[in-house]
Amino acid sequence: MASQDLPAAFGFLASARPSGGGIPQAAFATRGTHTGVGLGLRSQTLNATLVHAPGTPPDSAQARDADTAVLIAGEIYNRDDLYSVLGPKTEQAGDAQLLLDLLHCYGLHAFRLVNGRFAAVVSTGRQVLLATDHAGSVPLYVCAGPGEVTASTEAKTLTGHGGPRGFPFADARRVRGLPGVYQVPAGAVMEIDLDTGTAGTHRTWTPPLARRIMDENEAVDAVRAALDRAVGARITPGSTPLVVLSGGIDSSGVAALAHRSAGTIDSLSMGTDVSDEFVQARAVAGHLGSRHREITVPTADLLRQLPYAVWASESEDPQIIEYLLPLVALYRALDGPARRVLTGYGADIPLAGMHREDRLPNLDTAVAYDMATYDGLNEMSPVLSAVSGHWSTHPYWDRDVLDLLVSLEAGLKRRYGRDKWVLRAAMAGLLPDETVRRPKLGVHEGSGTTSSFSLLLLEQGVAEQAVDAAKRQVVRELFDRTVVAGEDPGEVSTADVVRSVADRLERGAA
Ligand code: IOT
Ligand code: MG
Repeated sequence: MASQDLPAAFGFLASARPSGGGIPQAAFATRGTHTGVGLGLRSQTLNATLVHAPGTPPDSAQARDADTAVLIAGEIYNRDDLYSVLGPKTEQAGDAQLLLDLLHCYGLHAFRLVNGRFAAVVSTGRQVLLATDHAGSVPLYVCAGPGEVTASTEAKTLTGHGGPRGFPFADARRVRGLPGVYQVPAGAVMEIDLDTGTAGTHRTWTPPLARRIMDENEAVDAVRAALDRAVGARITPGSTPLVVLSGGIDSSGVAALAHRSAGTIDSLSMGTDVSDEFVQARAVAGHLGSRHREITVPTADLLRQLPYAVWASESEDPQIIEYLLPLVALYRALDGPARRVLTGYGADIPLAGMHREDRLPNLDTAVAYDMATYDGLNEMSPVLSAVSGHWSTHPYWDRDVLDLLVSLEAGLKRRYGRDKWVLRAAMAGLLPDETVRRPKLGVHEGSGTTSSFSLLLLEQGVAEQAVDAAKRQVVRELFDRTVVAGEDPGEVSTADVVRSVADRLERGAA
């Protein structure tokens, strides 16, 4: 079977009505070809624009029968398991068809079975179902009133459809600045009645709260096996994946497993004029024999890309934006044809890797806190790489890997004075010793983003103790301009926004 390397669709804007209506159109941050879809069903009509990679037909992102239609942006990783419950007669036709078959079998509980990176909309009878993966890794937004439900993978595309026409959704987060627009929670199906515009929310996943005790070998083997499966499921047979490689244990582990699975990989490291970890990444690339590339982005350019980071992620959290900025810069510097990119993003969350901390209670507090607060931060949004046409995916947030890593007792995460011990032990033998041992800087530290952003504010006269508040305001203003007002991020100047925030703070203080 000829397999395509990219998902059939990266995103969509879809509108369901009792009947009629045109194809909804909008400007997406996701780069790609737009294909209009009009699906007239027995009891409603679903119209949509699918955004997909040029040259990759979006056919398998949609499926229908007389009464039900399914659209999916993204991809499913446990297809074989899912086909196995559907029986031998099921044709292996693509992810939307697979979801349609599962819906016939399980109803909306189908989404409890899926391990994937996706957002989906289902029109069935007089209902609309909106589903996210366990991590909400493909953001999904909705705006609904009696007789119309509009859903999109980018909030900015719903500006024209907004206005509080329907009832508020108690279970979903409102999007500030876009009245009537809500974000579908992570790991959930919203079930919306098309006639009334009212919704019920069903959770399909929740982070494990209990912790498992395993002996060292068992834990190490389980982590290695789960991660190996997750990486393998993210690689298309016959094509070469690109791993964004910082040289830390997280991305190096992904690179090693991807190399074993695909036979060969490309790797890419980014640094700035302020700092880089090229030597460490090169050691891994050399060890694996990957085709390796380095990109240097001047810090000034990095900060100029802040509007892109906010526009792409639609996140208002300044700290998350600092983490994402170097990645957005890296993806934007990655020219050429669309790539499938694997990252080490997210490993630090279930393993408390950012908390260099010996006390187990504090370690588990960090894990519990981060697992209770990730929803809506959009740090794994595919739009971050899709602004330059690439598809990214994060094996550490595979549903099975995450379930395992979160649930390990804290003493397996920090052991013998090592952070992320269980992961390091699982990767020993696949990587140079030095890589397995070395604690790495965070992406924001490694690239100097945090300090450069702070410096920019300090230079404009912001007081040291006001820097965090100023960052929050800068990000908020960038959100208002690029997401709410729809300004082109290329036309928004970080320096101007920083200056106006600094002026405002100074006037407020005077
Ligand atoms: P970090 O772990 O440094 O980077 C995430 C991934 O981005 C890496 O695994 C790697 O694949 C890629 N990457 C980072 N730096 C480079 C580089 N210089 N060149 C090429 N690729 C690179 C923040 C962080 O420090 O990322 N992310 C944490 C924590 C998120 C916190 N969120 C939350 N609490 N909700 C993480 O877990 O990844
Ligand atoms: Mg990391």
